[in-house]
Parts: sequence; C-alpha cells; structure tokens
Amino acid sequence: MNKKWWKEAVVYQIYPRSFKDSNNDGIGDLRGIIEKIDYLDQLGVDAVWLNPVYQSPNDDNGYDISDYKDIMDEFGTMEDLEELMELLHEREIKLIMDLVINHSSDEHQWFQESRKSKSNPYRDYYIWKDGKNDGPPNNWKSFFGGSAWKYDEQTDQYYLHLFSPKQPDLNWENPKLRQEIYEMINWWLEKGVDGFRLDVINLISKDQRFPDGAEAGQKGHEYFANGPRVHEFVQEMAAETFNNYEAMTVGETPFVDKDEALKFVKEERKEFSMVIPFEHLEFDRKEGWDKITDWDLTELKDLMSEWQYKLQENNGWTSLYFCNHDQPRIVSRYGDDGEYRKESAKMLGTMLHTLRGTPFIYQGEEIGMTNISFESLDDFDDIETRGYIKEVQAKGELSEDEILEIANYRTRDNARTPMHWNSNKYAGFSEVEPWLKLNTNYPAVNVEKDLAAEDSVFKYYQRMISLRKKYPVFAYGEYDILLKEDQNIYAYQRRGEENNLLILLNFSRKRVDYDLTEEVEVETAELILNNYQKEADFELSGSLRPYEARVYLC
Ligand code: TEU
Ligand code: CA
Repeated sequence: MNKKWWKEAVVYQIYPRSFKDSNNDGIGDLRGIIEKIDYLDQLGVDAVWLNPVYQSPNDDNGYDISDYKDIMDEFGTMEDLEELMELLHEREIKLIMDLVINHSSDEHQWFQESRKSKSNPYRDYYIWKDGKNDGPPNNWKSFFGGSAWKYDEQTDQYYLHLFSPKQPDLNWENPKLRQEIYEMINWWLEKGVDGFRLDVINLISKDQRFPDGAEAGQKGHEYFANGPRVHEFVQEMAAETFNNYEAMTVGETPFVDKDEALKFVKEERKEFSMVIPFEHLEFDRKEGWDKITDWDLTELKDLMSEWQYKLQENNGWTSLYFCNHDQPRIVSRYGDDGEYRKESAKMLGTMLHTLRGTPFIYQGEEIGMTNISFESLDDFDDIETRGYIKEVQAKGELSEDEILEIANYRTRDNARTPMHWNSNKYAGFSEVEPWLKLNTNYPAVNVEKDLAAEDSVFKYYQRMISLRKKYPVFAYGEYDILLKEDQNIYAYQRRGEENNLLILLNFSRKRVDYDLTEEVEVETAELILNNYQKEADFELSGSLRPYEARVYLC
C-alpha cells in the first residue's frame, strides 16, 4: 500500500457563497474564509476544497465559468485567493480547487465565438448538431429538467447542455480544446494549488453517434456517462498536468458503480486519486425526485462493503462523504434531526472517518446542521430544485403543499444556507440579510455554542480527526464487515500493521443488542471514541444506545 498525504488527510469543503461574508453585502467571500482559517486549524483539517470561485454569471452558482483565470467579483480578487492559499499553506493546509471542464458558461469567450458561425475557429469547442424532425437532435435530458439541447437561431443548429442552457458542454473530441484546458490547469498548478475536484468529469466523452436514450430515468446517460473515450481523455489530461505535480485529484462521477470507479482510481492507471461516488446517497431517491423511498440499513452496508472490498483488493481509493453542496443534510436523512441530532450526527461522522478512504466534511456538518423548511416555493434559489418543481407541477399529481414538502427534503439549498457562526442576527455570517434564507434553528445550532460545550458535535469531530493522525490504521487498515445481516447495526473492523479498530454503529433510535462472539477474537480493547458517556468496558456481546457509535482500538 503506497502512502500518500491525501490518504491520511481530512478534507473540509467550503461553499464560499455561504461560509462568511467579510464586507457585508450578504454574500460570502474569500476574505471571509481568511477570517476563519483559525477555525479550520482548530478543527484540524488538512485540506480545503473550495467550490468554484472563478468569474461566472452565476446561473448555477459558479458551475458556469466565463473566465477560468479570474475570480468572481463578488468573492474578491486573485490577490485575495493568493493570500488565502499562502495563509493556508502556513498552517500546512492544502488548497483544492474545483475544476468545471465538462462545460463552460455560455458567456465564456469561447462560446461567444462559437455561436457566431459554422466556420468560426471556436465552433468545434462545443457540440453543435442539426435538429431532427423539427425538434432537437435526440431525446437526451438535462440534469435540470427539459431537453439537453438548445436551438440557436443564428446558425440554425442546436448545442448540447447536459445542465442549464447557460452551461454548454465542451467538445472534448477537439484536441485544440483539450490543449487549452491543460494549459489552464497547469497555470493553476504553477500558482501552487495542491489539487482539484473535477466536476462531472466522467461525462466528458459523448457517444459520437448521439443516439436516443432509453425512456426510463435520465434519458441518454448510457451515451454520455463513462463514454467511449473517457479514460483516454483522463489519462491524457493527467499525464499533461496533475501527474507532473503530484496533485490530489478527486473526480466527481455520477452514474459510476464500483467497477467503473476502479478504472478511475486504480493507482497503476494513473487517472485520479479518488472519485466522488453517488450510489450510497440514492436509496431514498430510487423512484425519482418527487417520491421519497424507504430503504433498509443492510442495503447501505452491502453497498459500502462492495466498494470497500473492491478498492482495497485492487489498489484503489475513494472519498468518503455524506454532505456536499448538492446534498440535503445527512442528519435529516440517515439520522435524526430532532431528539438525537447530536448523537446521530456524531454516529454518521464516525462512519465516514473510520471507513477506508479520505473523509470529506462539508461546512456545517461538523456542528450537525440540519435541513431547512422553507415556507414558500418562491424561497428556493437552487436551479435544480426550480427545474423539478416546474416538472412536478406540470405532471399535476401533487398539491402545492406536497411539492413544498418534497422540495424541502430534496433541495440542494439545504446545504447552501449560510453557515451558523453564532446566535446573533444573521448567525454571524453577515450583518445584512444573506443571499439565501438562513436555517431558523441557528440560535440552537452554531459554532460558538459548539466551541463552548464539551459534548458538542464539533468537539467530537476534532477528536476523530486527531485520532486519524495518531493511528495509521484509520487511513490504511483493511476493512472487514461484521454482523452482516444486522438491520440496525453497522459493524466492521479495520486491520492495520500495528493496531486494529473495531467499529460499532447503531443506526436506529432504539437500544439494540449485539453479539460478536462468533465473529471476532478480541483480547483487549480500548474505547477511543464514543458519542455517549462511557457505560461499560468492552464485551463481545452487549447493547448499543440509540445512534450510539463506538470505536475500539484492539
Ligand atoms: O453536480 C453534478 C451532479 O451530478 C448533480 O447535478 C447531482 O446529480 C444533483 O445535484 C443531485 O441533486 C455537479 C456540481 O456539484 C453541481 O453543483 C453542479 O450544478 C453540476 O455539477 C453542474 O456543474
Ligand atoms: Ca461579501
């Protein structure tokens, strides 16, 4: 097992728009992040990933980039970014940037040129096609609803946009475009950034026949996700950029299972350090956006185990996460955001920090932030939510109240409301009304409170992170599942060179018995992490309290 800094690291994700507003315009910014470096240091994280901070008209909050080498005015300047990087580096915290290269903004100069004429030198930087039978070239559907093609009168052709019409897909078949992108990536690496998270990077190779997709689910994904040349493109890019700098790379990969993932992360293939999986966050969404589906803990255990075994047996790595700027808060999904908020937030965190992979913390997760409940459909800002609301309204099966309920459960805004620093007006995020409504529970759930209380979620995270630094088994130990059939408890071991870990997680709101006598041989076990007050010494059989998490060093 090759040692790497990013296997031992804990990454903290910052959504700059919602982290800290330094100049009181209601929008978070780079100088706001600078103000909070002490906080990051105190938590103990090793790297910060910033969501896109580049110049952007913000149709999809920065995921529509109009200039890859400039900073969004609302966030600050290139000097601010350089200063932030320097200050992070002084504390030995690495900086990971977001790289959105499946698409650009329609306001990017390349697209402005491209749409001018069929013979423009930039025409083939994007994907243009003639329509079919007075409609789009095929039935591919955009992630944000509606057709993935937009008609452009000027040249009487359609262009492809897998996301919003203001996010035209770049044409990776064009070697000139690929070279421009590599040049830009190297420019950032030369500046000193330590790595990249690559947005929807497994969508860059489209089946050049552009066939209609099957009717079910997201139409067309079988032709644009993990397409024919994707690994060729990724290997070329890695060889010409990241691999010359030993940068950390995290590929965001929807529609990827463990086998496909391995192709991206098997070390010998020299593609990415790790991927961002999706399958473990799809259980409550199996029948689409507008219906919450029931699921069983054994499904999650089986899935995690499949990935864990596959990657450890084949020299691959993964990221471990529950929350990011696209996901509702995990404590409101797989935990309990009422009575057991703190316990379940800590239990879920324990799982991420004890599996084999690199844990990612999304801002606010370390204090157990929960989902919101907006009162009106007009409160939603997220372009994806607005797209789904329109589709569901058009279907006419749900009442407005039902739509509001599902939108509150699903919306990406759940993650994007401003960070809770204290219980002042606007939660210490800003002195003016923020760009997006705050979660109303900020007086009870905030950083100041968590720093003051011994049993807070924050203090627990701090401890978890320090344990990872102390015991290499957290990063490198081999995973093995225990109590496979148990419906309430997720239990597993990690076997390292010097020590082993035994992890017990109760996913239910009741007390549950366990019996490990048949499964493990443990002579002595020290309880090094527990989200309750210690009750008893280790026993091979016993019981776990609601949402209890225990980590034993054996
Ligand atoms: O997300 C890609 C992606 O797969 C999401 O659209 C996801 O399916 C959805 O949000 C789940 O609710 C990335 C970025 O993380 C996201 O913020 C961007 O909107 C998107 O790419 C386009 O750049
Ligand atoms: Ca600001």
